[in-house]
Amino acid sequence: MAHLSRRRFLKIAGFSAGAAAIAGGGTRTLQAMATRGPAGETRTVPTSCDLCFWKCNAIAHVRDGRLWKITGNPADPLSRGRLCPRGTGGIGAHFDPSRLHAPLIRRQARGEEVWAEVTWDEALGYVADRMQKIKATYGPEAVALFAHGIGGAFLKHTLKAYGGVNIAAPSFAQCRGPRDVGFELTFGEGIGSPERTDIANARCLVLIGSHLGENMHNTQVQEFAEAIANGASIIVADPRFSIAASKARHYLPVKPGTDLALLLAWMNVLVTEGLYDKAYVEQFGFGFENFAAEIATRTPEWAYPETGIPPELIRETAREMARHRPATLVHPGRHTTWYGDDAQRARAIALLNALLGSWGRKGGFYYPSSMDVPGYPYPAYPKSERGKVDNPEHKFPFASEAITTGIREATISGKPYPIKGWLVYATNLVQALPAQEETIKAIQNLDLMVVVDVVPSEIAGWADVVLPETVYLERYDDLNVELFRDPFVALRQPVVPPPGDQKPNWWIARELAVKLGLGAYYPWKDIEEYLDHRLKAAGHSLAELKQVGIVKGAKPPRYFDEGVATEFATPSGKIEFYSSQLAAAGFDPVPRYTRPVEGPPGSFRLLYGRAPVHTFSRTQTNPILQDAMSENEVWVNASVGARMGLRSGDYVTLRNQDGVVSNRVKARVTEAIRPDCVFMVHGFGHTARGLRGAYGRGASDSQLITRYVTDPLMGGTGTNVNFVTIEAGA
Ligand SMILES: Nc1nc2c(c(=O)[nH]1)N[C@H]1C(S)=C(S)[C@@H](COP(=O)(O)OP(=O)(O)OC[C@H]3O[C@@H](n4cnc5c(=O)[nH]c(N)nc54)[C@H](O)[C@@H]3O)O[C@H]1N2
Ligand SMILES: Nc1nc2c(c(=O)[nH]1)N[C@H]1C(S)=C(S)[C@@H](COP(=O)(O)OP(=O)(O)OC[C@H]3O[C@@H](n4cnc5c(=O)[nH]c(N)nc54)[C@H](O)[C@@H]3O)O[C@H]1N2
Ligand code: SF4
Ligand SMILES: [Mo]
Repeated sequence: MAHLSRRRFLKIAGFSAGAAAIAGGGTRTLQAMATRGPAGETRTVPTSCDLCFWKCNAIAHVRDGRLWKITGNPADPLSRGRLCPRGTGGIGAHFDPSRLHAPLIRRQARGEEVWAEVTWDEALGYVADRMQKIKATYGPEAVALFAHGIGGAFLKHTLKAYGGVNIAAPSFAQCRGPRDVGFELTFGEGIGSPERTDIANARCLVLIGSHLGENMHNTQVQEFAEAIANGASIIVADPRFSIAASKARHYLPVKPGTDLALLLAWMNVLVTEGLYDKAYVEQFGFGFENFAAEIATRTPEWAYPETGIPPELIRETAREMARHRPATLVHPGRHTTWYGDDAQRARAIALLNALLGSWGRKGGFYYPSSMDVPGYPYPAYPKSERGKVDNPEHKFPFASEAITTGIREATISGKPYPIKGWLVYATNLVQALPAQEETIKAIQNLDLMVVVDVVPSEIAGWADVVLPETVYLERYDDLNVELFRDPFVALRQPVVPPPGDQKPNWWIARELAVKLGLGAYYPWKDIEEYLDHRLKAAGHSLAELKQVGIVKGAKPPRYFDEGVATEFATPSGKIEFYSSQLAAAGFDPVPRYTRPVEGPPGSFRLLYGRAPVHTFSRTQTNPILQDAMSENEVWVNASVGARMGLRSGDYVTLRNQDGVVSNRVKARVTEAIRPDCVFMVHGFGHTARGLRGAYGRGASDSQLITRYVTDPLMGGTGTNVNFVTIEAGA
């Protein structure tokens, strides 16, 4: 035991993590977590994890009436019986000492974080009253909803019943939007979440900045481990030597922002050397000749000065991909809002996969399916004449979902029509959207700002009304009917009661609807009745799901050679090597590279990503995860460190191109990052005072992201375009 580091101990010791956290300066809540008598009655409750949006199915263990631990549900194809480190620490969400306990109404200026506790009746009465006033003056479309995750389902229903149309999540314009659009333009279908990537069966896996292992999406990481164990060839392009890079046969330390040049050069090699899947391309491809002509000059020698990757390495890796095709998967990425030309980069990734014949093939992209679970039969929603505000006149012609930052823009400008109310559910818009000043400016234009959260987050700090939600271990959510490799329906159900006056989202949404006079849209009396109705319509029941947590459907065909129809929902009905719809809209029909804009001399490009034990800005107060990682570091190349006399562990501050200075943050001086950039984990540097143990710890990438470049195809906000200088001696 003496030789086990504390962190390693935490990993192995399961529940003891709680006890260990106390030694690290814990609170009374933590003590309550750790004190328990001799083992008594233990019961288990199947439910699903909400520490991120992968929604792994889990088994919660309750000992002597107290939440004890949470493990993977062995029947679940997402978790395969194992949770990731965040999911394992999920019980900390229940014990979080920062939790909101009662509804709050603001008493001072917005952003001052001064409220009075009120009853639910008062809080929801206030919200309904303001919503009715906004409707009378500006129309119901003037209330927008930002909601991230399955918990937002019922609030969406209430807002639509009220007449609202403006609903968005950061998962599109700040995350996977460009990727899905790039693939839709090429194959007629997006990638979805969970991704339809057949990593487990890949013989060659190419990761372009997808930092699996730090990006902890459970099934993908498990499949990645499986692919490695099976001897798959891994190729990683990343300016930083990521965990994934450490598993790679070929690591390409690509210059940030030049991936499109690398992709074009790889395709150039496949075409000029005749290594691509000719039969596949002939049968399914459209516009190949135009495409081939366009990339003819994009040789590895051309790409070398752009990317910094030697031509021989580009050739060798292209040949490696061809050797294993069609079981070569060029991962489409997920958080792809990088430089503003992201949908075109994603399209190039799609085209590279098309050349390798991996779409619809084993080891490439499978066809997902879902179970048939009908929705609840509700009355029709009122129709809006005005349309949505986020993408006026289809400025972004290929946006396939609503754009958060478009709603923000409309809230600032009042165009195409004013937005006067924001309902915000489980999305910390201050951290998640670029240019915090714009978010705050928009909020100042509102007549009503409501935040449903579990802790007093930054966005809650700007609310007029804060509504405290139960955490996932204390509530039901809507059914999870996922499009996945194996179709299933899964249940999240309460494991323990909430510690205070928190309420679940379905209750909040239903009560609000009743107060708005929209009770007819909630014909069910409580969610159990709703869930049972839906499950019965699918031949199951709530009683059954409460027992087992997840029910699987029949095994569907997943690949073309298993009988999946070879149909592509593109204008040509084929895989579009040349895109006429892009050409018609004035965009490059075949992706073209433009050199990324450089920063001021002496500055470093700011890159950011994930740590295995945290999710975005939402887990830093979870006592178990906080104990595993309580602050972030900034990765700085060793040569820069030497020049500045910096050592790992020294505190520095970062100053961005617009003069914004970060909190102090520890330097990690390392060879594992290029000298032209720095890297930090997103989600730290909290500025909300009620976030215990997280307030002021580490630095916030969001604060330094004052600039962004908008993707002209789909409105995504490219945020890898900020630069910082490092100031020592903080
Ligand atoms: N600077 C920067 N910005 C980014 C990213 C980045 O890496 N850097 N990543 C982008 C990506 S990929 C994504 S997907 C988005 C994510 O963006 P968001 O989904 O907005 O993520 P968070 O910032 O974690 O905000 C989640 C909020 O939900 C609250 N919450 C947690 N659990 C519950 C619950 O059970 N109920 C309720 N009601 N609230 C809850 C948390 O307290 C927190 O306030 O951010 C994007 N924006
Ligand atoms: N533990 C954990 N796992 C998560 C999440 C979490 O919050 N916590 N969030 C989930 C979500 S919603 C998302 S969207 C994903 C995000 O995770 P991913 O989609 O895997 O990665 P990104 O956030 O886009 O990018 C981060 C990586 O890209 C590299 N990078 C930066 N710039 C460039 C560049 O110009 N070129 C190349 N080739 N690489 C570059 C960075 O060095 C870093 O390794 O993670 C998911 N998984
Ligand atoms: S990937 Fe981890 S945090 Fe996300 S749902 Fe699964 S176990 Fe929970
Ligand atoms: Mo994301």
